[in-house]
Amino acid sequence: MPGEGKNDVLVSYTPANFPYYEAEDAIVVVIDILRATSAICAAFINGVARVIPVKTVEEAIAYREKGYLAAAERNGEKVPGFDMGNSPYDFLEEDLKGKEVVLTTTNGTQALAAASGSHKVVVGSFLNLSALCKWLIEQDRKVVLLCAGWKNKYNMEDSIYAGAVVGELLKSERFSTTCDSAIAASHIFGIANYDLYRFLDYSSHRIRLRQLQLEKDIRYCLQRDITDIIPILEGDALVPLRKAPSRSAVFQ
Ligand code: 3SL
Repeated sequence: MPGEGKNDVLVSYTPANFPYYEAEDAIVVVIDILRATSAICAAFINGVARVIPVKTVEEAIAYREKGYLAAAERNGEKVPGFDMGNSPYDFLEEDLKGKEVVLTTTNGTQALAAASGSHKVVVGSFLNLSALCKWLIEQDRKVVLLCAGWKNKYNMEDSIYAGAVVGELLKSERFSTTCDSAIAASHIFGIANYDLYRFLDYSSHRIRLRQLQLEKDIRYCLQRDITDIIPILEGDALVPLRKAPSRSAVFQ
C-alpha cells in the first residue's frame, strides 16, 4: 500500500512480468541502458525528429521498403541489409537531423510495445536521468519502471538505473513504495554507484558487448545527464516531450 497522499513507484524487471504491475493509469519508463533507450536518447540529442519502434525485423523491413530509414539489431549485432544497428553512435550521424527512423531491437522495442497501453510511456537512460526524474516528480502519478532485461530475464544495468530513479523519487517525498523489486533496485544502485562501469564488469550484457568490441558504446551509455530531452511515445512514434512552459514564461 503506498504512503498516504503519495504516489507509488514500482519496478518490473522484465517485460514478461509487466502485466502484473497494472500500469494502465501509470507513467511507464522504459529502460534498456545497453543500448536501446540510450541510443534513442542519442538520436534526439542529434536532432532526429521521430523514432518509430517496432517489434519485429519484418515490420522494420516493411517500413524500409516504403522508403524509411531503418535500424535493426538482434543479439547485439546490426541485422544485415539495414541502414543502422543499435549503437548510439549510429544515431549521432550528422545526416539524421530532422529525419524519422524506424527501430527494432532484441529487447528495448519489445518493452516499448509491452508498455504501449499505459497512460504515458517515456524513455529513460543515464543520459537524461535528472531531467526525467524531475519531470516524473512533477507529474503526481504512479510510476512503473519497466526494465527491458535480456529475453525476459533480469539484467543488472537496467535494474541499477531503475534503482537510481526510485531513489530520486523517494527523496522527493512525493512517492513511496512497498514494491520489493523497487527497494532491491535502489539497494543495487547504492552499491554500483561508486563506478558503474567497473560494477558492470562481469554482467552478462557487458561481456556480450565486449565480445563484439562495443566497449565504446558502453562508455557512451553510462554518461550521466548529458541531455534534458525526454522521449515520449505519441501514437506509434517516440518524439521529444514538449514540456509545459514554466509560469514565469507564461506571464512574461
Ligand atoms: O536488446 C536491445 O534492445 C538492445 O539494446 C541490445 S544491444 O545492446 O543492442 O545488444
